[in-house]
Amino acid sequence: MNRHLIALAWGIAVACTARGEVTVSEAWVRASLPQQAVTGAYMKITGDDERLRLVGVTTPVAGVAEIHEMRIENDIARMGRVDGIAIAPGEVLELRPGGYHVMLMDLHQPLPAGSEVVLELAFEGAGGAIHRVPVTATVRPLNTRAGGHHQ
Ligand SMILES: [Cu+2]
Repeated sequence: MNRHLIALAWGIAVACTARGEVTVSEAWVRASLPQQAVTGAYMKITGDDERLRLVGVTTPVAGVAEIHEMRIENDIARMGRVDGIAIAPGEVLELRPGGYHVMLMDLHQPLPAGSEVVLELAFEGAGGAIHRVPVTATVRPLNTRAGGHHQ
């Protein structure tokens, strides 16, 4: 398997793909309350593989993790699942409240602020190879940055 994990600390993960490198930083998850089944995960991703795409996410804390986009239709913000997000070389893909995000559903437990969540990101690179990058996300308080959804 073509994966080399170089660093994993403070929410930063760097991994090599066949044609370059991918870096994930500032990974965080919005806290959830007891009985709450859904929350969001956010981060910044850069890479220099010209074919790089984020294609999947898994985590032990949720039964389902999906990549979602937000879009405006008839003045109403809607979100929906996407198969993947392309990341152009040198571009910063920011997953954020109100934009692309990772939806964590079927949470197995409440996620209190200050705790940590491990996410494993799947990237497709040149030649279609899949590279899995584990990243540790910090759980931030529920009211972090307005403008999101599921609050
Ligand atoms: Cu969503």
